[in-house]
Amino acid sequence: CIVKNEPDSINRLIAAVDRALANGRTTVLLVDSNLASLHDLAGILREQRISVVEASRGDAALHVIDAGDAIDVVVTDTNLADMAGAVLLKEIHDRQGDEAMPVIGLSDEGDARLAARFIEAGGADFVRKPFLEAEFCGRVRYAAAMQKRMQALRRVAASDYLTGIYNRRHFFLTGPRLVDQCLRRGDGTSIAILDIDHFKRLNDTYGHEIGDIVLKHVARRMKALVGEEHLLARLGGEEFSILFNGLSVREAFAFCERIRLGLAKSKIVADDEELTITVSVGLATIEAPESFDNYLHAADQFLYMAKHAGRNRVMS
Ligand code: GH3
Ligand code: MG
Ligand code: MG
Ligand code: MG
Repeated sequence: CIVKNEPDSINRLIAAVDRALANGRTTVLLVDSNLASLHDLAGILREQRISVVEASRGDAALHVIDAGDAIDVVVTDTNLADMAGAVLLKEIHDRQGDEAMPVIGLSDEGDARLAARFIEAGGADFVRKPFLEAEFCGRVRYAAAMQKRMQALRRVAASDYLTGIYNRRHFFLTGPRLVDQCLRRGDGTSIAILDIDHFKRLNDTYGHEIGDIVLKHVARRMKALVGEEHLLARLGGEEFSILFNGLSVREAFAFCERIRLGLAKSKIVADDEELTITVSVGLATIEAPESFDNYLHAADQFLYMAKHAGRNRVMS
């Protein structure tokens, strides 16, 4: 059996994105208060097998965006019944920041400065009516492809290369926001650091490739238990962290015990070897706002105690 050290999960992710780009549908949110024009534009895009969500007002468009529907591109007339297209653009950027989808402006007004102002305000592109259908559709497609690639890059930037779960960077970027949310809800929460016991010995005995298989196994098992509810990341080496989304200490402790016992029981088959591992976990409670580093430091101290008390245990 040959063990290959391939970052399978990332390659699978990239392949999935390429497939989505190749045959996935593009969805456009089309906003125009002139109903005849809305109808025509929707028809042009649908003829190109682009999915269209229609809105005749800015507030209706924002409603669609707030509902979290998957929209790749927004195409908006600059002169809507309830707001200027540039205002809709600003509202979208306020809501979504750097992750906002591209917004293409449309206008039948002669003033060339409209286009300049729209682009200046962060618009991705601008098309003046009347237009060539092929050019309009081409611009929409290009914007959608860029958006899909940006999303793919964001996912790759947030993923751990070896295991495919979130990486340290993502954990530190989004963790503080999750703590804020928990504390504002009046929930305390907890943070766990999990470290594989005697992992250096395992590497030394079986080799680094087998070590990598073990890391992937641990990540997969943890992900299966943690799901999307809590924030799980590989902090580095053989260390993982879970930021719980508002569990009581007792619940978080029970959760960590479940992970620890599950991992201790599972047999890891790698290169004709059958291995078992154990993990130690430090669990700290978060009850008041402090620096994110402090929470991790507290969890790390409990981890240190768990190691010194003999490993294969959760300490809080
Ligand atoms: P303890 O029970 O005290 O945690 O002991 P340990 O051996 O697990 O801890 P130590 O920090 O001494 O060793 C961690 C090892 O993890 C050392 C390093 O070679 C290994 N390691 C770090 N990153 C990777 C990786 O990406 N792949 C593999 N295979 N090994 C790694
Ligand atoms: Mg370690
Ligand atoms: Mg160590
Ligand atoms: Mg270790």
